[in-house]
Amino acid sequence: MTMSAILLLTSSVHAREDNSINSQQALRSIEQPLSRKVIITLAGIGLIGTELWWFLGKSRQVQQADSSTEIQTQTIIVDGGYQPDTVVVQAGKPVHLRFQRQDSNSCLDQILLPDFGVQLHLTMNEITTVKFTPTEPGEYAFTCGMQMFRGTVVVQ
Ligand SMILES: [Cu+2]
Repeated sequence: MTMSAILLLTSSVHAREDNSINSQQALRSIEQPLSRKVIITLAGIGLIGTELWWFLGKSRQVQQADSSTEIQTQTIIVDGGYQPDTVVVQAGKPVHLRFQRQDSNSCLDQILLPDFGVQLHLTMNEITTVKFTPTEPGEYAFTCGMQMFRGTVVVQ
């Protein structure tokens, strides 16, 4: 995402240059002014920083699913992300994740849990239950439809 954003920035600069020169000069490489290079570099660094914060810096909210009954259940509030965004469950027992959508952002109208073949629509102001039974310990990602918001199921 960051690389493509930088490429986009640079290619739009090239496109503008191409329009202003005639075809005989088209293959000559154009030296960019230093200020422009600096701006593009800083923009790239800013994007990388934002992305690092988004994926690593935001503190995880970890919750152990209730496993006192036959089915391990956890309610997850969907509102600008997932709360909690990390759910710990035990292997070999059915899991019900109850996604309660409170955010009308269309970005969040789908929930994906690809490792368990889950792709469900989340209805606004309702609870949608994702059901699966993990057999192997590990970490499994759940995300919105565009994989911008993400959470993790930790299977022990
Ligand atoms: Cu999304």
